[in-house]
Amino acid sequence: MGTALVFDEEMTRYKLLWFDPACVIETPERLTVSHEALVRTGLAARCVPTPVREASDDDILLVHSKEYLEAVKKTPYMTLDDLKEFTLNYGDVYFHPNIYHCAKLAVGAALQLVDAVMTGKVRNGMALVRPPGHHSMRSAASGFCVFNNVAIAAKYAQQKYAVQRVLIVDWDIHHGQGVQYAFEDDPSVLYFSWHRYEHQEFWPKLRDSDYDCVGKDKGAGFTINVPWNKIGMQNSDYLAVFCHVLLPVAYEFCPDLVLVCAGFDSAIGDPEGEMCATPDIFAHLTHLLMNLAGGKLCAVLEGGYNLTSLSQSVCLTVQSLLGDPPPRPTDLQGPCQSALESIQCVRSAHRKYWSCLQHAVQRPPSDVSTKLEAHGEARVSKADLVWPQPARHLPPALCTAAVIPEDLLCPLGCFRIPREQRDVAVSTWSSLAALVGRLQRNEIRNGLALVSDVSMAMAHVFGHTPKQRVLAVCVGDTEALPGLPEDGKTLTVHFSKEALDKPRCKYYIPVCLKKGLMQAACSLLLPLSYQYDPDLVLLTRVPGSHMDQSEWQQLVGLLQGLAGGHVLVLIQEGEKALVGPTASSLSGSPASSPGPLSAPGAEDIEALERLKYRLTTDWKLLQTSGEC
Ligand code: Q6P
Ligand code: ZN
Repeated sequence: MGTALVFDEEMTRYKLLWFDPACVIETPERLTVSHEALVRTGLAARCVPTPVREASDDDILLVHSKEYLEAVKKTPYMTLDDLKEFTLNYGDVYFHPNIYHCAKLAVGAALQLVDAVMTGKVRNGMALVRPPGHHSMRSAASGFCVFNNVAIAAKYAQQKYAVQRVLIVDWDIHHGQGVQYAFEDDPSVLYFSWHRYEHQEFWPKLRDSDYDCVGKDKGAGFTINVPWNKIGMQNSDYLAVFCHVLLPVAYEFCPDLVLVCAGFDSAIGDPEGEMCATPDIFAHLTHLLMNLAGGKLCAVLEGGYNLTSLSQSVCLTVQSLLGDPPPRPTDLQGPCQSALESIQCVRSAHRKYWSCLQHAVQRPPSDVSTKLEAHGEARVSKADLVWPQPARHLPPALCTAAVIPEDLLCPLGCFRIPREQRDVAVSTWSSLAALVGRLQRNEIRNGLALVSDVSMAMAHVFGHTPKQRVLAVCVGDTEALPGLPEDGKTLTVHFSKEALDKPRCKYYIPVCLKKGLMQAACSLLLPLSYQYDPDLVLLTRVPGSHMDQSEWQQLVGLLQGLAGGHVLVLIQEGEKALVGPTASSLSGSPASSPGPLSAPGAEDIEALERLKYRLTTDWKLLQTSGEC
């Protein structure tokens, strides 16, 4: 199951032909530099090259009006003066004799990508396109956009492949109002956008971009706007929004297809966004979305105007799509006050639509307090705009090693660490030690062992990792966890349906829930894990758990975003049936979807919120509200 890369040089063949300071940043180099970076890093060669095509009139009419299409059709024949005049009808956009052709290719590229993914030719992919699309509306160009590539792709997928629910994640730093308007009353398309807003002072300066614009009629709740009211947002701010807003809702929505408006003007160094999230973060954002919809994800380029940060971000996105483990996340100190206020506002505006948010704090911060900080000092100085070149990591050639009995078939894509014959018990321990050693030397990415006593096996692993930070995630009702070191060298999160001990310390976190496990995984486990930044993730499973196979696979998938992908799974013998599905997720196959039924009950969400609240003093990434 590969990754498609859709690109054609033709889309570099239009540019701004006159003086317009608003449009100078949108250059052909944006595309050439991004593509060259993919070639130089060897990523392009690992993708399935996929040609573009011209979108048909019918494709374009899925979103745009006949009149608008006919008007754009005339632009190739216009004189320079005609083009200038035509441009004046719209905001922050320019026309060129070749832009209509490129705009048809940009839409066609997105549709080719949808075709490749929906027919199963590839698992996922990215389209590098110009012009971008998310601002263009039914009858208007806007913000460098002519046709709405992603909106058309969503309608096309629904029409041609009977896709029911589409999730659109717009991580460009501008609000894709064109996408929002195309689906504002449509509950089958969930549109999520974060954007620089500054209390409506930032382009496109729309009231419609605020957190309380949630969609209309049947589509109420299916538009999610996260306004950034300050510049300088960092990795923590972006991750917090994913953990506490987007991912819980996305799992509840249960999309059949994920489309990403992949703009990289939300990265550090961009002159438009002025944010401080590093290109690395896009590897994580991509990874976190990659197991939704059975892995069907199409990323389509939107903005991004710093050529260095743009091309690095594109590479990190494609690297994740290809299944490489994301780089270790950096400086996750927790979200800033302004981000927390935005998160709190969004969660509270959506609590009546999504059961995962039903216990979000009800009172949004008062208007006065948000308005007051609006004109506060900007956080970004020139010195902050230096970021390290993303590490050129080479993932280990071997993905998954397994320690399993001889009578069990070695799952596809795994290699077996042989056990010595003499003493079954002893040989399991020595094989496990060998496996841990190989993980530490980065010879293998992840591992799987079937053991008779998970608790003893855990103690054994801790014994072999004295210098490492280990995140232990335990699933199932077990009394006997090994005596856990409480020195911060391990962080243990224990999911059980039976009531467990109260948290003994900051490093032992019992989670007792009946349902709502995906919500807990997103909004509790992920923030804790990201902030802890383990060297190794140890995931254990004992019988008597309430976590079903697809939730388990999702967990295996999500945790691979940590520790450079170094996840060791220990399964107790009674749970043999999970070996295959676990191995499959470890070797990078898309996890199965938990389905829309896993929506949590009120008590569970309430318990989860209480637990999160108690832990926020120690773990800042768990916060979902500001201190007003
Ligand atoms: C921003 C227009 C320019 C002001 C220059 C998909 C990509 C985009 C377009 C942004 C248009 N204002 N100082 O469109 O969202 O990045
Ligand atoms: Zn943008």
